[in-house]
Amino acid sequence: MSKRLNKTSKFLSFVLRHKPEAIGLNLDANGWANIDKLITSANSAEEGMQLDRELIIKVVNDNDKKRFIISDDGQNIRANQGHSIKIDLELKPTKPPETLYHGTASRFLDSILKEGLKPGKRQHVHLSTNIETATQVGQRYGKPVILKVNTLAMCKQGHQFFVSENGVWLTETVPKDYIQDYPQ
Ligand code: HQG
Repeated sequence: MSKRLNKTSKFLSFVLRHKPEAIGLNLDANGWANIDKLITSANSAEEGMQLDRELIIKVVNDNDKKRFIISDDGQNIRANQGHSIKIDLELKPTKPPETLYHGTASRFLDSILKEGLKPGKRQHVHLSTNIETATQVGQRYGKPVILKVNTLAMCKQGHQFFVSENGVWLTETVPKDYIQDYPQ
């Protein structure tokens, strides 16, 4: 991804997942922002950046993790996952595979094995279907460690799972009993 696209993707993540009010933007209850309003707000706000429709569409299409989606009528955009603000992504509970993985940093391990996985500032705990993705997620915070989560057993005990438009598995919390340290 080019530097400009990367910077735009980070900006869109910030306003569509965490702080729309930073540029005076409103999201609806399902996390959608009107694209014209997003452009006007971003172009005029101090914490904004110069955006146009072509750039936004390029970021949506070229994004390595498909972080954003444009509505069928082309008018609205939202982030597919990762929100800290409370919005309803309208995801249906879905039966997970037997196992999913969570990548984290080694310094968090003791606390996680004691308390389980918590969503922190986000709405959900994020889980990956494969070790490679989990490793990349964990690397963001330090030396990565991979945790194996016994997701089907959790599901059988009534925990709900959702899968985002871009293939990230989401659940509210993971109690410690379902977590195993996965040797590297
Ligand atoms: C850790 C990125 C101590 C947790 C990624 C993580 C993902 C605990 C950190 C998405 C804990 C929260 C989300 C406990 C959890 N004690 N630490 N009890 N429970 N943690 O960024 O999963 O590139 O909010 O392990 O790819 O790292 O932005 O969550 O290390 O999909 O699209 O607390 O963000 O996507 O960190 O990442 P985060 P995450 P994007």
